[in-house]
Amino acid sequence: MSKNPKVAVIMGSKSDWEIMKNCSDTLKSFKIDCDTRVISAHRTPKRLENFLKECKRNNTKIIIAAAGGAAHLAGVTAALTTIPVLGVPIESVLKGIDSLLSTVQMPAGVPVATLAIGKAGAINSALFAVAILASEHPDIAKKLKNYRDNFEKKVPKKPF
Ligand code: RP5
Repeated sequence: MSKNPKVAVIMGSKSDWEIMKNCSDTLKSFKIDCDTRVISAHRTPKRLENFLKECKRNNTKIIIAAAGGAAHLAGVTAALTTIPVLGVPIESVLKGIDSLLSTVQMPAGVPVATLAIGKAGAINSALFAVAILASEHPDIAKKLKNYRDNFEKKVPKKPF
């Protein structure tokens, strides 16, 4: 088993980075290798194909795919690989409802695990990846437990 499991983070546009940086930063805080790229299902389909060949070669464990609007990136990626795909809908002119529905409404047989729209989804996609990897990597499991313990401590007991 690899000491450093590989997670790939792809997004439909450079403009998605402002949100997806939160995903990348969260993965980095767990010291998880993260290959981050701009790949669009519509604008760069050949790039997507080549990227998936690379993922196969380097044993990528999880792909996080973010896109806005007609957000087909996660679904098309899931159709082309059996690596688990987590989808992050990016806020759009329709407030991300379009991105959410495009990402979540997959036909049975080609699953995409869809997170929330925007920053919360970006962070949770990383934490979900961490949780998947934790089952095979005790060091990651320990870090996740610490993260959750600290997370709880940050919530005030009173609202005033
Ligand atoms: C999608 O269209 C991208 O994922 C992005 O969220 C949205 C807008 O892209 P740009 O026009 O900013 O490149 O494909």
